[in-house]
Amino acid sequence: MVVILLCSNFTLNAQVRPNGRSKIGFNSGWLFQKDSVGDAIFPDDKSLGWQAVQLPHTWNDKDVLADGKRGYYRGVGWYKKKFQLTPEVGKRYFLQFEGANQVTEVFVNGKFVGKHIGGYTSFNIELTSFLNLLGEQYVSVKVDNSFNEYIPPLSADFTFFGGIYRPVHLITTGDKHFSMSDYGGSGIYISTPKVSEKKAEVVVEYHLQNKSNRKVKLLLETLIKKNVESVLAEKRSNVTLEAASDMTFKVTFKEIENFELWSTENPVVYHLESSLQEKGKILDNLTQPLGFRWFHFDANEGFFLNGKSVKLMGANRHQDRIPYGNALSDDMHRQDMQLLKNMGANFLRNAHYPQATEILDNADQLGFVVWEEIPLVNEITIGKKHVQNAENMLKEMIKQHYNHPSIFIWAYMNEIYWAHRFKPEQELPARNKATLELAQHLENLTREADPYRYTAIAMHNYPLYNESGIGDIPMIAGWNLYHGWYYDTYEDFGKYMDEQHKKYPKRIHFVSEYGAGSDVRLYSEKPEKFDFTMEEQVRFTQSLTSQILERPYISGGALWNLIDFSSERRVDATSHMNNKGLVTHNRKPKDAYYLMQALLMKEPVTRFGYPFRKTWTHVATLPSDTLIPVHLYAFSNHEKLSLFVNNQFHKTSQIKDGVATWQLLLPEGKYELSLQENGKRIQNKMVQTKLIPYRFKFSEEVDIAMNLGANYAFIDSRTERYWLPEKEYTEGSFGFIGGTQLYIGGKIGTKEDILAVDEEDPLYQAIRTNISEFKADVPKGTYEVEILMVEYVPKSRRFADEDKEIIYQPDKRIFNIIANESLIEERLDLGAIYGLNVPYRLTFKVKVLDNKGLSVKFQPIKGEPIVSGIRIRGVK
Ligand code: GCB
Repeated sequence: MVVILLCSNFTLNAQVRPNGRSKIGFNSGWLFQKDSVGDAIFPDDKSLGWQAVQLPHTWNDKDVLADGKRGYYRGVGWYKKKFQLTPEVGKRYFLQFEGANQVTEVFVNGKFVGKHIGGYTSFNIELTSFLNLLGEQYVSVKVDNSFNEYIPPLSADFTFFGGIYRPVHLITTGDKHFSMSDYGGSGIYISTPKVSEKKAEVVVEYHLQNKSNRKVKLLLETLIKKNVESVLAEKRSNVTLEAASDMTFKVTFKEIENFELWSTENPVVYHLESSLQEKGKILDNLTQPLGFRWFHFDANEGFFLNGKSVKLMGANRHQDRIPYGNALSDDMHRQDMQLLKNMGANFLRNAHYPQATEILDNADQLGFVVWEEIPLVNEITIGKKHVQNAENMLKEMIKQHYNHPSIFIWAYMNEIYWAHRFKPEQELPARNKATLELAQHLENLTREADPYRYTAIAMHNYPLYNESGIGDIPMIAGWNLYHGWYYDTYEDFGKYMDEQHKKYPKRIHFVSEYGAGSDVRLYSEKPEKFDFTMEEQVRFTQSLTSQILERPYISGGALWNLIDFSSERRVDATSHMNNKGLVTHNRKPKDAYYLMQALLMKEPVTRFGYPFRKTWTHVATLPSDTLIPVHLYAFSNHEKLSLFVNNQFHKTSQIKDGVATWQLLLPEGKYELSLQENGKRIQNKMVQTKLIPYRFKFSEEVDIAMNLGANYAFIDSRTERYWLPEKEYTEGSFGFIGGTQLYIGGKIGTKEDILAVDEEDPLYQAIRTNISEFKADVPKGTYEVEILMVEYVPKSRRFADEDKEIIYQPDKRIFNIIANESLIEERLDLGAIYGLNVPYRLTFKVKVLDNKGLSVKFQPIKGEPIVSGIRIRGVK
């Protein structure tokens, strides 16, 4: 038995590399500089102005964050690195880049070696003939993430971070090896055309390369193993390779027996070990994953795996993590997969591009059914160059991830008509024709490249998908639907799907996206559409998930998105981020995550809601109110749960669609809440209740903060300061007088970024306009008052070409601010003084000397006075 050394766990023996393939991480000791620099491609020691970096790396990790600017650096970045490698006769050397965004050129010892287009697939660059014989080598890499109309994605709701953002490896093989130039694929393609409970056929297609100039006879050994010890099947084949040639060779295992099936519940991954040998010496060797499973989709009954019906439920995943951009470590990738698994999911959509090897390896091992796609998003560019790039990406994706048993669906378009409504009318016929042709072309290519999987596209609720016929091209119709979020109501979701099923009964339907945003800082007792509270995300997720689960013809559903991800152009409650994540950007589960656990997990789960809330603050509505309403949630897959407050039984609640609720009324204080199921305590939580009195008494500490214009509370993540939902003034108490609610960018739709205060954006985004007064009947004393205001860009801008500076017309809105008869601001013109979207936090002190309390009046001179928030705090 030959011992085959793989990867990097070996010691170099007197500079001779071992037989077979070696693969060593090539990620340290890099220098980086933005923009093009003359010395980058020449071997020299100049490193002035270069920054030491480790791969994976992106240059956009910082400039998409709270820099107060729209847009991020899209241009060239250079990387360079020295390394030691004495080439041996008969060996071949390659750099394998797992991903660099988006055009990469590699130079070795000052010479151009190769170029790759596309930011989401892997590629190999052969170094062999460029290496210095003496051993000191120099590599430089130019990466460019500029907009390029021929390279997908052209536009999308995510940030196109630039850089070498996935690992690089140095690969050494013999001069006869598994192909290193087959679209970045392994050169070994494993198919399982026939699988049943007892028997399986496995076909392995080898792409072999002979880089020597002699004809050779080689031995090709193929072993199928469950683990290091146990060989399930093996074959040895003699292959003859012509001098300097490539060839393909098939090895077929007609009837394999005694194997275990791969399933989402029991994902057994076998290893196919291949080695290419010459006279007993290993030239190249590689291990690939292999799973035995059979499956099909049915238009009425959904998905079947190994003959059993399986509802596919899970999430989409983007690959970034604030503040690291897309440069994630393998550990971070694994953490995401574990989060998805622990949610009870069995499905993953790699949206909107092929993802890291680590993700696919984990999907195999953890038991996910994966949909993977190329980044053809929103729109196309008409013409050959764009088609060619899309085609290339598709081939690379399929070849590179072909062997993963977790892959079941290849997709090639996401909401490809999305940008239609922004295009000139006269362009549309040509655009439609080209899009349809491209879809058919990519569909044909996919079926040809992989006859064993399903194909899909993801569409949005736009009639053209049906009218143009594009919806009939793929095998699976994917739907990205946001009923009850961007449009319509929750119930309209089910109606929409039923209508599609009725009209197109032969189509296989899959809900490729559904999701609502949430910001962990926002809390509401009365959640509403598009308010970004955690409570609204839970309601949305509960309704749409249940509707998917109860319809057998919907083969599955994927929430948008597993994580809060970077989207530089987007401004919602959280700027530069799409916050539809089930977990926050730093991977803390939100309530909707726990809800999904309750809906999907088979093992018993129970969780209190509000992982981010420890305090319940309540404003008394009568002078006598002393009790604080606590609206409590728990997520569970039990039938019922009992709530205990300070070890006293409170009430048993039935669980409906994963949720149990209790309404408590508690006096101010600290409480221990616990849940009990069948006599067993399962969860504890400490909470604190805090009452803001209706009427402030002499000795009372006054500290109130109100999120004017909003029905939700804002909890400052830095200090936990609680900004109450707005409340109208009533005598003896406090609140606003007059005006209406106004949301920057409209109630539904992307908001505008409030400059310089990312931590407080939601406070400023909701406004009370035309307010006449804020009144607080506080006792005598000195008070510090803060008034938060902003003049805003009236229409939200979502596209780069809408980025032109909007000039404020002075004199649009002018008002005075008067506090207890003193003029604080005279003729305040927010836009003229501060500019648009620039917040103004006015602070001043007021002495209240009588029993009339504190009043801040907003006196209009022109237009309507606006206020976003107000805080009043008694000072000694
Ligand atoms: C979609 C897109 C996705 C967006 C998402 C959203 O339909 O496919 O890229 O991020 O909607 O959040 O609006």
